[in-house]
Amino acid sequence: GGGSAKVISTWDFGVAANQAAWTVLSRGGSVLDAVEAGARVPEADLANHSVGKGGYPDRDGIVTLDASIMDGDGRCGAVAALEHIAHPISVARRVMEQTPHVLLVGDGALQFALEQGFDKDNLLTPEAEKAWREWLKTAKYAPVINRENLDYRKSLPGGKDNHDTLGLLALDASGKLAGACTTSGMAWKLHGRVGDSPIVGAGLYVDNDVGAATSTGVGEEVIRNAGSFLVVELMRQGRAPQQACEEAVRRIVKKHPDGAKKLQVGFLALSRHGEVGAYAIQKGFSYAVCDAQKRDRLLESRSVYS
Ligand code: SD4
Repeated sequence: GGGSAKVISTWDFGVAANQAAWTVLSRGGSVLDAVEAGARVPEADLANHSVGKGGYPDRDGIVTLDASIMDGDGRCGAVAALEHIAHPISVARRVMEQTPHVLLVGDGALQFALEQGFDKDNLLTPEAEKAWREWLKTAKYAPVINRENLDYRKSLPGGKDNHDTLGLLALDASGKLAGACTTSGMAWKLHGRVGDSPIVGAGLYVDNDVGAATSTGVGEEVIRNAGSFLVVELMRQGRAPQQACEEAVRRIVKKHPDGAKKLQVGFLALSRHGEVGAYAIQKGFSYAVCDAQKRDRLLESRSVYS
């Protein structure tokens, strides 16, 4: 209830995303407007190689974007493998509001976006194209199974690439929740690969009765475990957001005891009372928290491995 408004999101870039969302809330905007505004920040950031324009392409050099948006009443919309549109989160919202559907993919999603008046853009920046050409030299066109592989991350141009999916969850002062999730997916993926981010229940889930959850990391593992839905259901059964995130991460590790040592998945959760949870397989998962007390908190999640 009143006064407990909060915005949380994944990774360092979440700080700026939170502030954009907070601005909307503080002007009396809706929680959906807030999460959309937040997601648009990293989507527009060309220096960010994992969300929106400037994201790394698939193995064919094509940038394809995934995004979803959901509110606590169960309204949701998503796009997957969308090309040429710089703000997939806004297209996802139009899918939710302007169609009887939940998820549009590929050419159909593009066609819908153009009909809705979105501009066609070239999403492959020179910098991202250069990184892709570097990758091609040694990769033999073999998709990277695990972009979260820590050795692989260190080999990326710039030494590390601490930028992944943006997942953002917001609670307004009246107790309404919404979430947004947006990504260019795994760099050098197979053309047509879809991750967890646009899959409702995997990359994002929101329920006003309980809370909200979102995820980052290797999408295949999150989809396999219906990750964000799992976190919310665990909260429904009485777990605090922190315990719910920890249990969901443990499920993933349990399925791949060896593989998990080399992959990253992180969950972020927000209860309807404004309590926050975060947990990851590997260290280094940062998340941002914004509320009336402090707008720019950046915290580090605890993890299975340190
Ligand atoms: C995905 N979770 O597509 C997303 C984002 C990602 O490294 O690329 N994470 O699997």
